[in-house]
This record gives sequence, C-alpha cells and structure tokens, in this order.
Amino acid sequence: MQIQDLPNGAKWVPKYLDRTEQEALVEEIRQIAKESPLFIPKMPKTGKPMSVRMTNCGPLGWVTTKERGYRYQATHPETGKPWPEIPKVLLDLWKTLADYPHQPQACLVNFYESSAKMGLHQDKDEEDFAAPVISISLGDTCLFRIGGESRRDPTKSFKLESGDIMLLTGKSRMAFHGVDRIYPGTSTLLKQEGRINLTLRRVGGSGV
Ligand code: MD3
Ligand code: FE
Repeated sequence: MQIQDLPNGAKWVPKYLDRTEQEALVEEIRQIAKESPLFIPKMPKTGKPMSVRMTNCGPLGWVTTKERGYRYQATHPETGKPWPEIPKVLLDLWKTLADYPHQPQACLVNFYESSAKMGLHQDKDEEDFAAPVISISLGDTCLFRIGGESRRDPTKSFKLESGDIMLLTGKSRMAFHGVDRIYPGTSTLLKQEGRINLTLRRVGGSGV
C-alpha cells in the first residue's frame, strides 16, 4: 500500500482496492440503489438540480431539499424507507484506515454521468469534525481539486482513478474540494460510462 501525503494532512492511496474487490463493491452498490433509488439533489433555496445523483446507506444519509437545505436523515427522501446497511467491506475498510473508535454513520453514494461535476465546497453538515471522511472512487477517472480552509486558498488538482481511496483528516477535513470533470471511458468497471464515489462519515458528536 502506497500512501501519498497531500497538503493539510489529506492522504491518497492509489489503487487501494484491486479489480476483484472493486467488482464486489459495485455489486453491493447496485443492491443498495435497488432498495434505495438514486435521487437528484436540489440546491437549497433555488431548487436547482445538481448534476450528481445520490443515494445513501447507513443509519443516516445526506440529503438536500429546496425547503429544508442540507441535512442528515434516517430515511430516503422519496421512498420514506430507512437506508440499507453499510456493506461489511466498507466497515472493515473504515476500521483499518480511519484511526477512529466508532463506526461510520453515513455512507453517501454519488453517481456521476460523463457530464456531471461537483463545485468547490466544504463538508460541514456533520457535528463531529474529529472523525475523518474516507472516500472511495469507482469507475471512470475524475479530475479532483482540493484547496484549504478558505475558498480563496490555492488548490491542487489530480486524477482519482477506480479503486483509489482518499482519507481526509486533520485540517484537510475542512478543506474546500470538488470534482471538475469526469473522463468518460477510462474504466471498464461499470456497465455504463460514469463514476461512483462513496464517502464514509461520522455525523453525530458522540456515541457509538
Ligand atoms: C475533502 N465528493 O460527497 S470525494 C462529497 O468525488 C464530495 O464525489 C467528491 O465531495 C466526489 O462531499 C469528492 C473526496 C472527498 C470527500 C470528502 C472530503 C474530499 C474531501 C471532505 C473534506 C475534504
Ligand atoms: Fe465533499
């Protein structure tokens, strides 16, 4: 395992998952999306749709609505059902890498079609910033950008490929970041073009 250090304590592990592990994980995600369909998140206030489609697994899931803004909730916004469980492989991965005494509470599943992107933002809808965020990339390569704790800080861009993991701890936990573009056709993992990103998160300030 080759861990690369990025600014502010962020860590990048290229090809953490091999092809077989990636295929197994995609199958788990397909099951999750069957039970808990991808939805199109709407920007708070404007109601403008984002280009990324999402779902979640775990006790809590990240959702956004025009009326209620960004928040975590225990149920799918359209079906009203609880989110499926976080797959065991992901809980094991968190145990190995997170250096944190509790399990993740939320796993956000982002699906990017070829033209989708995600603007520069901070993840700050959680209460527990001591816990890391762990991200897993599957499918097509993307151009990822990460900066500092101020939107004006300089950013660094690099490509995230299928099987890569990012560990956001320390100062990097509050860093601005985004996805500028997808490179369609760079991976054969998925049945269609596009990219999946999973982020494992702690939401609450304490507890198990
Ligand atoms: C840096 N996802 O879901 S993953 C997100 O590729 C999100 O879908 C992107 O940003 C994606 O919020 C980026 C890498 C990542 C995830 C969380 C972070 C980088 C981060 C949290 C803090 C700093
Ligand atoms: Fe983010």
